[in-house]
Amino acid sequence: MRIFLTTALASVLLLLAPMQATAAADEDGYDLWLRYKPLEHSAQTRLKAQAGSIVLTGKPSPTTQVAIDELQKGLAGMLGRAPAQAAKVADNALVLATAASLPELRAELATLGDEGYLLRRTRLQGHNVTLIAANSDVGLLYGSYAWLRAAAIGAAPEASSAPQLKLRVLNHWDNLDRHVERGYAGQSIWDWWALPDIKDRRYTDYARANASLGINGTVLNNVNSKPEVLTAPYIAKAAAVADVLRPYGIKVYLSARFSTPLELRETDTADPLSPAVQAWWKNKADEIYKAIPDFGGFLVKANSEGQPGPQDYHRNHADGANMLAAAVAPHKGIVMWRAFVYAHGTEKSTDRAKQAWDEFKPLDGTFAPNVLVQVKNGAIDFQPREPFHPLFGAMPKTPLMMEFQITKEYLGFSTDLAYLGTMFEETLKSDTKTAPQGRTVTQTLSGIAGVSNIGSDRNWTGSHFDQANWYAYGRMAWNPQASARAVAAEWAAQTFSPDPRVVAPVVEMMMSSRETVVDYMTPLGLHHMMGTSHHHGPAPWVDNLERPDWNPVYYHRAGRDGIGFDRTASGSNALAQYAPEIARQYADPRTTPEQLLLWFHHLPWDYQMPSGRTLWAELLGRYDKGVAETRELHARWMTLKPLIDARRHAEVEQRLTRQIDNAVLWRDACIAYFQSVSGLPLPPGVKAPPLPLEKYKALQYPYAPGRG
Ligand code: GCW
Repeated sequence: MRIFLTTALASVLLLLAPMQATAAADEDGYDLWLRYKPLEHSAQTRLKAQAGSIVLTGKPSPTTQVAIDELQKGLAGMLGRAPAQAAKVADNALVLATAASLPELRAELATLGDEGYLLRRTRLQGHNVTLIAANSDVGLLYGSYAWLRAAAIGAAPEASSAPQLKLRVLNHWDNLDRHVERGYAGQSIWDWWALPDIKDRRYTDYARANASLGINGTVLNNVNSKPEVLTAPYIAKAAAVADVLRPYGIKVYLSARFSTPLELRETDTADPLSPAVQAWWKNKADEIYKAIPDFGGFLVKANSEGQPGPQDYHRNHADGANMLAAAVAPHKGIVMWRAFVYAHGTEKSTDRAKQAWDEFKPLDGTFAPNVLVQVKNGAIDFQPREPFHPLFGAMPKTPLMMEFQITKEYLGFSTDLAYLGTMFEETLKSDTKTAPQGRTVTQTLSGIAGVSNIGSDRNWTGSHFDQANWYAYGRMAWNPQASARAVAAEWAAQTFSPDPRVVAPVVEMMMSSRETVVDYMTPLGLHHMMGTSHHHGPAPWVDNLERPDWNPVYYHRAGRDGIGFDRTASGSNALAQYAPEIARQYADPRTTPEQLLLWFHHLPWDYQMPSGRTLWAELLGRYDKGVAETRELHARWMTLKPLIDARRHAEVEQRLTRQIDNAVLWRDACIAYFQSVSGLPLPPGVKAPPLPLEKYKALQYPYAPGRG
């Protein structure tokens, strides 16, 4: 009987098999882009011929072991069986070799630096092999990931690659109580309480994922830092994390609170010129390096949003940064000093957008060599769209770092789909015009930081599509010239399926998604119109906060006469902080890119847009376009249902549905508000918001995640 049932069941399943061929098993997203699913038969045959065995020619190390483990894991997944590690080179071996064992490649490898790699089919010791070669073990690890990536998506691996920026770090805004500031994916992955004894398996998978992208540093704690993080128990906890990350080529850094010695009552001031304070930091650095010999250094937010800093003692940013730099210099550590400042004298200032440049530009050339100034991509604060920060290209004597925000504080959190690859690309490729032949933002950089969107959620980032932003950040940190589209395609192929019927529509969804969010939140260069403090939902009407530059009305300046912030010479003249060519071009609204129009200009409602519409009609049109596009995103995703596992499909679908509601709310509330100030009628065809403005103003968002 039992045999009969089993056989009957088997034949039913066999009958069903062709219909089910594309309905993949449920996935929860934990594996990120490192899924290593079985390849099609022909691809398996091709791959088997390239990796019959795995051979390491040099000395084994924890890092080469990680590379070999990952190759075996990847190949086991894709082929059903992992090739064994062998001692001798044989035909079809996959060989990991450093420059020392490859004299004939030494010259070529010399161009690839410490972290680069080359990948090729070649003859070695009389055998046809697949070669992964590098100057260092971590280069071999990066090469292994690159080779696996190509295998997983059926692409030819790049022949060679080396990162342009040496410093490619994540910034966790994670507090010691595990609350993540602007985190939308659960708690912090760092369980500080359980550390150092209990090291979650996630730390290793975090390291794998980051190493697969080439991220080589991580700042474990929030820039709004606490003194405790630099006490002995927390140093031991950070050391335990560093031990896990080290074989993956990832260094640990900490955010330091400038007043730490004073707050711990170990000095009676935090003045950077006080010898006692200087000695305290030197001793502290020595203590940290004893526990973490390859500690990266400090990240500091000073004199910004209430954080302490050198200006509290009438010293400048360079005085503060250089004091910390001197403490870590003997250990080859660095200081990443943030330029996100708007604390000092803002009340008198005409424009918050000017503050960082005003404070930092005069200090160019005064920072110690191991200080990098970390500059947000735009001059306000991670808005859905900002022009590039005028400091890029303006401090030629100071190494600068880019700070992008991966967590989508202003782009729909982990609910709305907004692929940030296009935003990264837009900023990195912007021409600062600070050199006669042009100089892109990328060319002004010495490093790059991304504010992490990682949390304790099973899928790491809260939504499946937000994994793409972590991925894109890492890939573009490695290669700032990479195209956002190519990166999206790579990600989609690894994360969902290499099937072109999946990749093409997913890439299309991703590529337009950020512009869609811009359209339904802050079109045409508008910015900073979100709900107070939690930043959820629209609130363009807010005008009652203590500081003028916390209020949305300060930024959009909408009134009967028009809308927008005049940053030309007739206004705040923030434009003068840019290179003359840009300042000239953007001085005229006719030659200002439409997407930045209201960032730089205050224009009348009847201003004629290139489309032939008035500014008022254009603004309304953008809001409607944003809403229509969220509906299209949803519809497009629904066509993919047969091709994506049910669980992830449903999880994405729920968010896209909610995104439509978010977009509608932004549209209705903003139109209701702007109409109340413009006093203009809605043109024919534009639907009136269903509720009176007061109802939108009354909306509350209690317990919204990610609060500061
Ligand atoms: O965008 C703002 C955030 C704050 C954050 C700050 C910063 C860490 O709302 O939460 O604080 O930027 O970058 O320092």
